Amino acid sequence: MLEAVLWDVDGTLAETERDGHLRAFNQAFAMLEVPWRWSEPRYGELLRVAGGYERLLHDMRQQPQAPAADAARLALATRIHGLKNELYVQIVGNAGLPLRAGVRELLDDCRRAGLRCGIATTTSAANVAALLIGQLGPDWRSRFAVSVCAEDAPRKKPDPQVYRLALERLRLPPQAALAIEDSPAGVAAARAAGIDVVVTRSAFFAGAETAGALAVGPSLGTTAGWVPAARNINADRIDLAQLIHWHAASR
Ligand code: XBP
Ligand code: MG
Repeated sequence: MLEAVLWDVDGTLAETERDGHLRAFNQAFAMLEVPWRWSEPRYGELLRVAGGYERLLHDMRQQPQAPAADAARLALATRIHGLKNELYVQIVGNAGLPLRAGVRELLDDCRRAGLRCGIATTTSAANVAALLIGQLGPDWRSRFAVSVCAEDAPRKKPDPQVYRLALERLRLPPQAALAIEDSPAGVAAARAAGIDVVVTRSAFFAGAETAGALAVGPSLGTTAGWVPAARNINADRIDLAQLIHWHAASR
């Protein structure tokens, strides 16, 4: 029986990669007079590396304009990433970045049904709070029984640490939970923890590999385009009854 829905954050709750982190990284590069910028296609490639700091270091290893010495590179990456996060909080704060379609409604379904929700993300607790205070109000935490972020689970997705910790804190076996994800690394992390996954495709992962997912679709805000097909194609969104159906069908 489904007892908890575990939410990924970036790309799933909101288009935070394209509209938040990428913008903030480029603003940080400019403010620190770093001589390169990231295009959307380049950021799309870099998203294969989970974790903003790790992504930055990965890119710097290939950047001819990055400092050659390891210590200087690490120091610059730390400064850029710190500033990126300050800028990100400014961008998403004050409701600057909307939730994706169907997310709020599905969270409301869960609350009405008394089904617990959790957060399982590779980003920081401060970044999550900035996004969700703006979108769900100051008592946003009351909607989530657990919130597991980068500080709690330093081994980033596809490592299952974040999902295992969420299950542990919920005191649930993996079969009682369902993850909602957008990225291949997120799917791999949830599956490695034994959790079934529904994929809502985000801007950067529109055509990405989703093997192992229970269901894959373009958005929680529509029943069109899902594989397997949504049960009630006349509904205007993926609701909790649909999640329960997919979850039960996988047992
Ligand atoms: C996606 C990530 C994060 C963000 C950037 O997290 O990989 O690293 O890109 O955030 P999610 P940080 O699990 O929510 O999809 O700079 O804080 O790492
Ligand atoms: Mg994600």
